[in-house]
Amino acid sequence: MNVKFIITLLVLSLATIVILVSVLLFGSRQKVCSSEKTKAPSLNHNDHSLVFADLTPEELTEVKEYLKKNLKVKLVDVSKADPNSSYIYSIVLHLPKKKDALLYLDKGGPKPAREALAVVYLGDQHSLEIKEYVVGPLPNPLYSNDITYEKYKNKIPFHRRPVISKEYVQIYNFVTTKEFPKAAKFLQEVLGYDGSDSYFGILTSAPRGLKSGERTTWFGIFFNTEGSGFYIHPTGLEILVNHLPLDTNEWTVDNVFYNGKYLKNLSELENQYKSKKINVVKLKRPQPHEDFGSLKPSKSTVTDIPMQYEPQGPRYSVKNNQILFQQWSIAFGVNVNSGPRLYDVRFKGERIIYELSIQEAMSIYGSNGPTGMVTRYMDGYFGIGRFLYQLVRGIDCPYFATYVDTYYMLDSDTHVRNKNSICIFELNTGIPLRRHSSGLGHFYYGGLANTVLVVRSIATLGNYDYIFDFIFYQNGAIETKVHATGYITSSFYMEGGNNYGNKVGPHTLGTIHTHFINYKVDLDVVGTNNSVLAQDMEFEPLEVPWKSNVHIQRTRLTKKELENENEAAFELHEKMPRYIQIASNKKNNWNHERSYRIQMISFAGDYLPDTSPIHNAMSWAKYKLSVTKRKEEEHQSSSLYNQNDPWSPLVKFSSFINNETIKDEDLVAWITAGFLHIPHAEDIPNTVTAGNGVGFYLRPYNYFNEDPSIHSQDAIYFQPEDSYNSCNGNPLACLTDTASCSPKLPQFNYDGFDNTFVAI
Ligand SMILES: [Cu+2]
Repeated sequence: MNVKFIITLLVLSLATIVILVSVLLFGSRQKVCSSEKTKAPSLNHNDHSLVFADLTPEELTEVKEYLKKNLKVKLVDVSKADPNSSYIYSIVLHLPKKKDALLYLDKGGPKPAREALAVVYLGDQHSLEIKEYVVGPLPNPLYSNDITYEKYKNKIPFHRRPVISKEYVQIYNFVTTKEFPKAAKFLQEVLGYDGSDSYFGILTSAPRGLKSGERTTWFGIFFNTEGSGFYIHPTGLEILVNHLPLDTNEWTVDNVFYNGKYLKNLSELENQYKSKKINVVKLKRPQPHEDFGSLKPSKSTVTDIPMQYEPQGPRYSVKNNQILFQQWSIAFGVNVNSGPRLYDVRFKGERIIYELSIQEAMSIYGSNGPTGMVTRYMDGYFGIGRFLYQLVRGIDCPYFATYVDTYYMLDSDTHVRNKNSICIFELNTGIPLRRHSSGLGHFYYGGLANTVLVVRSIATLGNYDYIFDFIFYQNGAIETKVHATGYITSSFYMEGGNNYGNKVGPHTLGTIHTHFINYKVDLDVVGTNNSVLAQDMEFEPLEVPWKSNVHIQRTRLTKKELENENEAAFELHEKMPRYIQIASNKKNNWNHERSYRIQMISFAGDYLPDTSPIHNAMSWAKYKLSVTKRKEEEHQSSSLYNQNDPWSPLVKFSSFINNETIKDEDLVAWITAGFLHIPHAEDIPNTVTAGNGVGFYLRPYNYFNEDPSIHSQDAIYFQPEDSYNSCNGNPLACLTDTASCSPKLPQFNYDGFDNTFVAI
């Protein structure tokens, strides 16, 4: 080895060290993006939103304790309750009347008393019934007023009470310990039942029976696969349980279905099996390696998902239950039954919406098995807001979103915290909100990135998940959207099954069903007094003015005012004017009524025919849109008591539509969005959100004098003479500097498994 070679080697080594040190030094100088909010929103927070705030854990406890002390009924904890006990089912915020809230919000009137609404089951009283009490004022309650009769003009019969977790456990125990032994040989030899508690998963149907007063439920029996959804592993066995008697010892199995055959009870199933009178399909609970329902990927490498970051911190602000974003202010909350909701939504300080809330989600199934053929789920009954589980950072919402906890007390002894169950984030949708690049007349470019504010929560209702979004645009539009995902539910595949869905597994029929979601939209367009305008187009034949005997079809607009509720009720598949506006009689600069347009995106299936005996229980689903005069007593389109007695519903939405005038009145638009779901192979293991999103837009229509996004500070404009490639002439060219930072990611953590799963 000569000296020259050694020197060359040394020089090369030195150069390598210099390069490495430079990379380390300069690399570490990359500044870290701010995680603090640096830009003050153009609006200021206030305490007004608190009148719509959900009850705090302390308030929930106060109400519970007050009722226990003052109700003169022996209230037991719900976890220890039997059907013949008295106990508190739920406690929620009791909203102030709108006129009281507006007096406070707009006129400096007194702050409305803070009150709670408690649902109490009275199962050990002479008169079995459910009562609703208003408890207030919080934080130190002085009264508990029974409002049941005033609210419903009737008693609430006891059989309408929602089934609580304890009752499901009692049903499970009744079936497995008292009934299963009657078909022990069948269960062991045909379904491989080993007697363990977790062998089967049981899914409830609803409603429960065939006429008012019944509490008889078909339960589908599935293999409870480990670490995946059991809903797509039917065993072929379904059981009808009568759990109406308050004494659980009197419960009975009233019918049994197995692989296409109805049997009186499990003993008959056993006898027919032993005498080989039934066709059996011998199965065993699938093991994880053979489970086609598993969501576990073969390998997971989420190291390179494109992400959005906020170079100078969030541009929105959340305080208590109030969100400020650019010109928007929004109050938000969650009703444990009906789900997420917004109040007092304002743009530039002017209220556009008093209330925007989910009212009900409903699914009607079909199948050649009994559980599927009778299932008409009304999810508000099960509790949409209750099942807003923890959101996973980076998947359910963007990694950098703001996460908010919610609390409820329903079917629980204490308050339950749903940690990180609402997420709020600004999203660059990757499309311009508007843009124009001109090559005619003059050269110029003007554009605005479409960044929106999203308020999201996801309800997991047994097998499926609904993603609820409220989206706020810089042009004053609001989008309301719901996506469905999660597991489908299924029936055992039998002959004729293809009439009710598609075969999606060795023994699995993905059953046809509809999804319907109903929203309440209490728009206040420049005040509460509004009317409904309907616009559309038509062709008018016209002789060309400059040439006789030549005709053209001229496009013109049609405009009319809808005078009463019946005129403004549009059935699902009825022709509806394409432009429906909630309008003020105040005019914009161009002498047009200031209004907001309702634009719907929905692919709904059909609603039940009028001949159905349960037609009245969900009659909101008959209409894609109806506008009614706002009334406190018509505050909700559905009721948690409708599910267990749809034959005699406490709330019948169609009765809201009774020809009252909707001219210059406070109005509510009830909107139903939905889609028909015929499950197919690609719904396994989960339904995907792509293509399964429906909802509606509320869009300004002559509300402003121009598009308000023109004033957005995010807007860009340049001409040929501008130095658009330099930071002096165009802020976009500054991003290399202003947005050049490495995002500081919050630590990933998840503790959503801490809440115990509740049966539904
Ligand atoms: Cu579906």
